[in-house]
Amino acid sequence: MSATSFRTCPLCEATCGLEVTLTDDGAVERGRGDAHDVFSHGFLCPKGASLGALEADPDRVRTPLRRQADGSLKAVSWDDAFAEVDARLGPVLAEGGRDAVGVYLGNPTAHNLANLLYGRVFLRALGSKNVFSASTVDQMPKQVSAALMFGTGFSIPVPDVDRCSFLLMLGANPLASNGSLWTAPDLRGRLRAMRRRGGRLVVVDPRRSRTAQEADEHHAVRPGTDALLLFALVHVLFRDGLAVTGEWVEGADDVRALAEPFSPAAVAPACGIEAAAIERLAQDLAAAPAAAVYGRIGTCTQEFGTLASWLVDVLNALTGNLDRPGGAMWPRPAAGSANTSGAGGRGRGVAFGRWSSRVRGAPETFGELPVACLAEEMETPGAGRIRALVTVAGNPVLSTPDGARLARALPGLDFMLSLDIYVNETTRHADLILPAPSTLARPHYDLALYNFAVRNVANYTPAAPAAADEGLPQEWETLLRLAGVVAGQGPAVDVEAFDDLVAAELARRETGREAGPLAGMAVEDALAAVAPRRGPERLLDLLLRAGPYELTLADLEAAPHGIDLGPLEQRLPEVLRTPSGRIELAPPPIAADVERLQGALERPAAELVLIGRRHLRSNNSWMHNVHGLVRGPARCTLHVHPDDAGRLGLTDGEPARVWSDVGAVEVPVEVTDAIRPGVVSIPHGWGHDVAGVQMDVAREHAGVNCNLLIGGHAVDPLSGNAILNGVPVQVAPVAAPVPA
Ligand SMILES: Nc1nc2c(c(=O)[nH]1)N[C@H]1C(S)=C(S)[C@@H](COP(=O)(O)OP(=O)(O)OC[C@H]3O[C@@H](n4cnc5c(=O)[nH]c(N)nc54)[C@H](O)[C@@H]3O)O[C@H]1N2
Ligand SMILES: Nc1nc2c(c(=O)[nH]1)N[C@H]1C(S)=C(S)[C@@H](COP(=O)(O)OP(=O)(O)OC[C@H]3O[C@@H](n4cnc5c(=O)[nH]c(N)nc54)[C@H](O)[C@@H]3O)O[C@H]1N2
Ligand code: SF4
Ligand SMILES: [Mo]
Repeated sequence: MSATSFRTCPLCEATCGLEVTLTDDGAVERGRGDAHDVFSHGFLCPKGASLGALEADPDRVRTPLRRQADGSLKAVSWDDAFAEVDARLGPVLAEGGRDAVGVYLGNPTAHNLANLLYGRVFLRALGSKNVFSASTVDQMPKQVSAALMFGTGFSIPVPDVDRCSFLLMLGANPLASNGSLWTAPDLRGRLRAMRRRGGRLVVVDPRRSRTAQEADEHHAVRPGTDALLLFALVHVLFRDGLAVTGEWVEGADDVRALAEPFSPAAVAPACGIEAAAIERLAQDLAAAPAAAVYGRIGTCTQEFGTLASWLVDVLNALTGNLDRPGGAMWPRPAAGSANTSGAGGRGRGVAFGRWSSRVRGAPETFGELPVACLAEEMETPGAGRIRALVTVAGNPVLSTPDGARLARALPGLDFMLSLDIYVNETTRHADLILPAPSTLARPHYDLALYNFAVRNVANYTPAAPAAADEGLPQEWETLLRLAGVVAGQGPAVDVEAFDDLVAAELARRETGREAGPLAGMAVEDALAAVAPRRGPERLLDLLLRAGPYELTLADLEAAPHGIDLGPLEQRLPEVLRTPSGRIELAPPPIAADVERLQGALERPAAELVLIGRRHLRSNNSWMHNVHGLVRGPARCTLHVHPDDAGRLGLTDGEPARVWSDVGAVEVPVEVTDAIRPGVVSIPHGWGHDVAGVQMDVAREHAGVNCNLLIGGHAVDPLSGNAILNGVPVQVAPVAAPVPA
């Protein structure tokens, strides 16, 4: 006997539908694309096809692991594990206060219903200001700009790719990444369809990426200069009378003044793109019937991340493409979105810098501090030092700046707890590791990613029955138990009672809104409607009922291939949550940062800078233990342009030494004219050959940790985001070993 279930792939942001056939004991017999999925129509990438291999990986942690006196990890019971947490965190909290416990949340928490809904319960119970996440090595600049312009951090317009006729894409490579802050299964197919319709794709990237190869036009910009380029486009729109200001836009005149110094001629030398090409790009963008500008990781993880992120949407607005079908539009998610709740059209906006990091005074954004500050907060003595750390689904030693410093700081903690499914480069330092159940054994709904979907879609996946008996508690139960422990309830937390409180609080919030489907309903009635559900399903059911389509979880259960809620629709002004009820085109904090950008116009460029890249068969740091994904030629190589290789004496296939002011690595050279001269590239998430890591396949394909080269001292000031691209480095051949 075997059972088929339809699931949403939780690995990247594309939310593809999978058809998974499970044997009686829960093993994956077959996994393929779900041809009937309303969004992905059968599309699948090699990672989704490897879900079964991930499930079956013998290295995956399946029981709590506790560090022994001799340094080894030993399996312990869950009760013993929570007793340990209580015994070790208790004194840290008692002596050091709430901030003495730091938390790092990794990327998979955004793909995980349990973490999305119960992570915040744990954080609230903990009450620490020292909260960090992968967001500050990723999209924080975009959240900051969206919040200041439109009122919430997730009010990020996405290219309406299926109706678009001109797409200007900067610092993104969806043919490898499958899209980010832009949820669209099979972006390659959608981009090809756009071009078949006569649409144009223009890619701005220091590398001729796979996406750039398929584009009509590619501009190999110098890393870190996107904000200059985008400002020049804005400059031309105003200069040539092409700028339009929609009904809801405030501050266009301020933007015009700010753009004044950034003429195409002024920015061309810094960007490495000719002024004439910039002029033409601005004119093409303005002339296109429906166009969108889109920027992603390359525009965020750099020196001017917030300015670049802001300018992307300034251009969308000034070309009349914001909220236009085929332009850049706001999805209307079915559940849990801050820009669908309440009366709409106006809101409280956001406040940043409500507190600052202790050592360097970096401001908070959305309740978190820049992860580039994490090591110094653990190392620097004094009141408020982080003495214990909880990591949830993260690998900051490989994914955040100056990984070597972080790895040195972790053993100095009084206690480190990791919720993770592997003993990796970070969790190998933990005193206790608590695993999560297999992705098949848990319910799934993309609460976060539907904020960025190119169609309005709702697709719920129940836990697969055959897989549910792996014996591991659901991660939401673990998070609630941890919340109880840090709230001082001791290790024997009544999870059911705590969960009732969580559900009641959510019901109170949703029924207490000034408008919306549940507004004014009695809390008991709202809870009765979702009984006897528990855990994330109950909360999701409440959020769906409170959402704009008034769906219920039962509706979604009846639609295993998802519910298509239609193409994106115009949402102005109801989408706005700014205090003014307008689109703030020139938010004062952003305007104040423009002067810093002006300094970059005159600055001499470094001779050689480092950038990253992604590969389709990889996923940050944690899919390298799947043989089918890592086999073949080594992926963690140094891309070097032939001119640089010649100048530096580097040979294809031979190792090179790469160093910066913070560290050095040795990595094989791959000479390719796909990269701009003066730029080299190493992908992140590698460097698995370290003692204590329990990932046998990954160790065979270890690669190096590029974040050993990247310092954490400077960050994008408005967002606290790390600067991972455009880092000055030097490269030389590794001298051949002297024969003995
Ligand atoms: N296969 C795969 N898919 C993934 C992931 C993965 O690791 N592997 N990770 C997932 C995650 S967490 C994310 S956030 C997304 C990211 O998704 P994307 O943003 O599409 O990320 P990348 O594929 O790294 O593409 C970024 C591009 O930016 C370019 N770049 C670097 N510096 C600059 C610069 O200064 N300016 C410009 N214009 N370009 C620059 C790089 O050359 C690269 O081609 O991908 C997700 N999907
Ligand atoms: N130089 C450079 N650095 C980068 C980037 C770059 O482009 N260049 N990209 C950055 C980006 S965009 C991101 S998002 C970060 C990612 O940074 P992180 O989030 O720190 O790292 P990941 O590699 O995603 O690690 C995810 C961890 O979660 C675990 N895990 C997977 N599923 C689950 C689960 O369901 N529950 C639990 N508890 N654990 C789980 C995995 O085993 C793995 O250890 O890296 C960033 N770092
Ligand atoms: S594109 Fe992303 S969501 Fe789709 S199968 Fe691949 S990893 Fe899964
Ligand atoms: Mo990311």
